Amino acid sequence: MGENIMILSIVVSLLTVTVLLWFLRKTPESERQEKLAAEEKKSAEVEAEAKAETEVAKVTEEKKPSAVEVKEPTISFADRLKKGLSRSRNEIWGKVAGLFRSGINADTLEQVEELLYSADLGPQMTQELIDALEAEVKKGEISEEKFKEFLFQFLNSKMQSVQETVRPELLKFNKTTHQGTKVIMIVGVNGAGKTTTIGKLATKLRQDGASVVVGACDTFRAAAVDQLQVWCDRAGATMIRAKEGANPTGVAYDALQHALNEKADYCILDTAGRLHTKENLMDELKKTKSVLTKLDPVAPHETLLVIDAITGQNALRQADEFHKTLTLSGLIFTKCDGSSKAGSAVGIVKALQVPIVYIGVGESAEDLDHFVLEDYLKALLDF
Ligand SMILES: Nc1nc2c(ncn2[C@@H]2O[C@H](COP(=O)(O)OP(=O)(O)O)[C@@H](O)[C@H]2O)c(=O)[nH]1
Ligand SMILES: [Mg+2]
Repeated sequence: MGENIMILSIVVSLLTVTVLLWFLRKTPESERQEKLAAEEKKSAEVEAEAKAETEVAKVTEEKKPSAVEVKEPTISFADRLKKGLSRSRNEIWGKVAGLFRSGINADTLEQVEELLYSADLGPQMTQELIDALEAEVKKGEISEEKFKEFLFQFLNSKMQSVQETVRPELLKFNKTTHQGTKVIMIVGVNGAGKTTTIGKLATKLRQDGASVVVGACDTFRAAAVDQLQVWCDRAGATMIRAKEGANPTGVAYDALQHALNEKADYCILDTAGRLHTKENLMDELKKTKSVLTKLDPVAPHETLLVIDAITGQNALRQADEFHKTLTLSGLIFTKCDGSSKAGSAVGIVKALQVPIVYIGVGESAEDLDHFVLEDYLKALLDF
């Protein structure tokens, strides 16, 4: 009898434990739920971090941007481009073409090759160009005009297919077709011309009738934020700023949040080219880019790298690094007026397969415009 009770109680305990284990077991569903909860917690933490920043960030200009004064530029952009590219033309391309004036022989061909190397097209493209040129010379006499034509065709063929991928809505605001807030993240090393370009771009878009919110995410120097504020005030763009040293990612989050609340047509983010912390710049930019997706899963719509033409050959290495981390959608070539290295643009476009969307040829608002390949090559080669 006692034995029976003992066996019974053992059976009951075993059953209880089995039932308990059955309830506690992890089903795929419960695992999925747990994973979801963990993801949500992480996402909330990121937002909280960004929000903490947004408390620091303050909107200096709450009012809706008023219409901008449209000042007709006295010089057309085509002329500005031509003037801007004069150094490249005179110091490199014009000199090369000039060598064809008195006929071409082995000696002049060598001089041509030397000059082409200094044009910063990149070693691979320079070699391709030289090979193509040698083949052309074998066919017969080349006049200066014929050489220019050959050069135009060569450079055009290298860039054209990539340039055709530029989305028109990036270049011109169209009120009837525009949808939502387009986020443009501007990146580049310190001094490349990001802030100036954003000032010019904001002015341009405002002149087209768009509403623009600018996020001053480069918190490295207060003076740089003030420099952007001047541009924004002039353009009639709203600027979101934080105090010096604030977390750049937080400012980006705040700026986009504000732009979405205001239903702004564009949100342009001026990012850092250097950081206060020892953190890696690329990691910070990557974090900034990904935090934007919390507010809009497809943001940023454009990630544009600003490249200073003076950088020459290093520009390709730089662009490559940014592209690997951030998957660039376009390039903006600045300071083409101050350098003979404007030709390096061709090599970068070809190597990265990323188009140039804008070109800067000076410091005023009118010195930025769409990059039109044909115009650029004509100005460079003096057609
Ligand atoms: N000549 C010339 N100067 C430029 C151009 N774009 C920018 N700059 C100047 O380059 C300097 C650095 O520009 P900034 O926008 O502050 O660079 P950031 O550090 O990338 O934001 C400033 O003195 C600008 O006025 C350009 O297209 N042409
Ligand atoms: Mg700046």
